[in-house]
Amino acid sequence: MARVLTVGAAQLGPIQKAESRTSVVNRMLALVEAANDKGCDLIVFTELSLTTFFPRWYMEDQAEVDQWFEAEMPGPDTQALFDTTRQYQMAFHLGYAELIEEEGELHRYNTAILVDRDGQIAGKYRKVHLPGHDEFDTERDFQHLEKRYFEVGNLGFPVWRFLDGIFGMCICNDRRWPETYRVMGLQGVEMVVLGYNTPSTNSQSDEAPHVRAFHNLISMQAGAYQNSTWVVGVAKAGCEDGHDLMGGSAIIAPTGEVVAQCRTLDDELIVADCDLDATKFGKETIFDFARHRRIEHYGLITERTGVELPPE
Ligand code: CDV
Repeated sequence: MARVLTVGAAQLGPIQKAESRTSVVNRMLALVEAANDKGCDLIVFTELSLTTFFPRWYMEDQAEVDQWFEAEMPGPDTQALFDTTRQYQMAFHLGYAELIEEEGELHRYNTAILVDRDGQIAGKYRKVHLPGHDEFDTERDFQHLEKRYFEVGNLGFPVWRFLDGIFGMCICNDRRWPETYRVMGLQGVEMVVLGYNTPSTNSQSDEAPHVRAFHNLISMQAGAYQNSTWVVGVAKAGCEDGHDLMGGSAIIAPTGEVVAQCRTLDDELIVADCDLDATKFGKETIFDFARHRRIEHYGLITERTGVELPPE
């Protein structure tokens, strides 16, 4: 049987600091309605999708920090998202800041979930590659304090059997690392879904915005091609309280080709029919890992070059 999923990538425009979660969820519900009109099986939202990208703000008061986190999922503000998507039998992917008590201690993660057509959480991922710094940095044009507010994710890069396919998740900075895709690729991943909040400019250099947009796409396209998997990358875009975020949300085929891409820096839905069986060709030919990977030789090459490895 054909395994074609109609997938919506639901880019969000800017969320100002003052915007309430209710207002953001209403915007997301409008995108769910649009996705339902287009027959979507799955809608993919972005990283930290319920609030402004708060790690750009330096905070010392833990109570102030915690107002950006969700202690429940679904919670009072997000229940409507679960109810509406279930009514449409549409699965979804959502990124949020997770506050959780485990073994008697509070933990904070940059988290994403997969929710099935019946509104059940089927998978959870916690961001591993946290960018930025943990103290106020006077050298930067603006702050990026993910290392201050989140712990490194402790769930690895698992994959899930979901919607007739094999799904994986990662979050924003993770998408730049080949290991992210490879670990999931080795488990046979067929679709990687991810969200990102990426500033249009570099806070530490004059890197051009078009180069940054290029790095966004090249990372996801390479990950898709080299692991023969679909990649759905969804931005939060536009100007949040004076801070510009890039857009460019894209649905990328296992060939590495972009099949749909957002044009605006606003709330925008793009849709593509994604054939999960299209992952087979690459997995059975040039990227047939069982036949062609040469793990033993990767070790030999490292030894022979005599290059000192960087510390862990
Ligand atoms: N939210 C992110 O992880 N952003 C990073 C920025 C800081 C470079 C990214 O990789 O897009």
